[in-house]
Amino acid sequence: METSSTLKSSSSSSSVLFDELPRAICWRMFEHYQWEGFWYYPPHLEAAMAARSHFKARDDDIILASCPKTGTTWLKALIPSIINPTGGGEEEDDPLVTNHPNALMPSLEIKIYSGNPNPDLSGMLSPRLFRTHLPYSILPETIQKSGCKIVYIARDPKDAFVSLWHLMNANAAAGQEPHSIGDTFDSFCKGVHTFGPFHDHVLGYWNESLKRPEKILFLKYEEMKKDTRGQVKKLASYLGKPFVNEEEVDEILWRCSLERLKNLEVNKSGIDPWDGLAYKTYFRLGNVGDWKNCLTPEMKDRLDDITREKFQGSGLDL
Ligand code: PAP
Repeated sequence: METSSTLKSSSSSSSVLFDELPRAICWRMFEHYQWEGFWYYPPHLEAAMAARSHFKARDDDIILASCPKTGTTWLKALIPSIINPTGGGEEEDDPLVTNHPNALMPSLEIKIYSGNPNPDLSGMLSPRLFRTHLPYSILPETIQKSGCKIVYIARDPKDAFVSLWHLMNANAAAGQEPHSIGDTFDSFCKGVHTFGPFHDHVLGYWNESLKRPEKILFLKYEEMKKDTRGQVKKLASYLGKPFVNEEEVDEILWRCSLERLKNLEVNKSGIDPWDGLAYKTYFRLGNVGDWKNCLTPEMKDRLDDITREKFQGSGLDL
């Protein structure tokens, strides 16, 4: 087995030795490395480097991008449902009935380039749907330069952190001590978490979406919750698949609702073979403001101050 000191990028154009990179331990046991300003779990970093060297975007690819726990799974369900509508078909015609949303939009760094630096993707039918947690600056150049579209989802960092904390505890090994909220919050605030710093991740896509709104649709979880119908219509129009009537919208909203997905058998048990997380732990409360149940007033102020400082002058508010 390779150790961290021998691990290096498998891409031909980069020969970064991991032990030359800043290193930190996240969530008590996971070694992370900082590369070009962001923190990665080693297998994701290898895959990110490989994707950057080898991924060739097609003009009609659709890339879903996000920092973890911002509502990605909702979009993993919505985007395939909009692109390949079942047309009011039977329940069993809906791919969501037999697939966890993760399988409908495979991850570049967690699945496609994981353990295989140059997979053959030429056989995939267009439009290809991919997801990624990689920051904008790290995306393969052909994603940035081709005509492919990016949908980005952002969320109040307080709720994203709380969602992440619950996820890590829900997936802890039997008998393992729960992660204390204090330590993990401190690490999150310092930006040391998988694909973090959170604020830099969001800003990278936000700034690019201002320059090229046709390239990046920037969505907020809170707006999706408040005006689901309006935001999903906006998404469908952006993807070039506007709804023809309100019944179509109703159907997609129901098919992709948290209540329905949570209760589908396929999402109730099993473990994602690529990230090792229990399928059911992708679906929790889906509330805006759940941080109020977990963070102290001091924690809230600390993270709000960071958000205010980081987003100052950007026009972004979360
Ligand atoms: P990921 O980054 O690992 O893919 P992601 O889907 O972004 O996770 O985040 C999970 C959050 O989205 C959970 O939020 P919570 O912990 O605050 O509850 C989850 O409940 C929420 N979520 C998942 N599916 C949906 C959905 N269909 N509608 C609304 N929220 C959802």
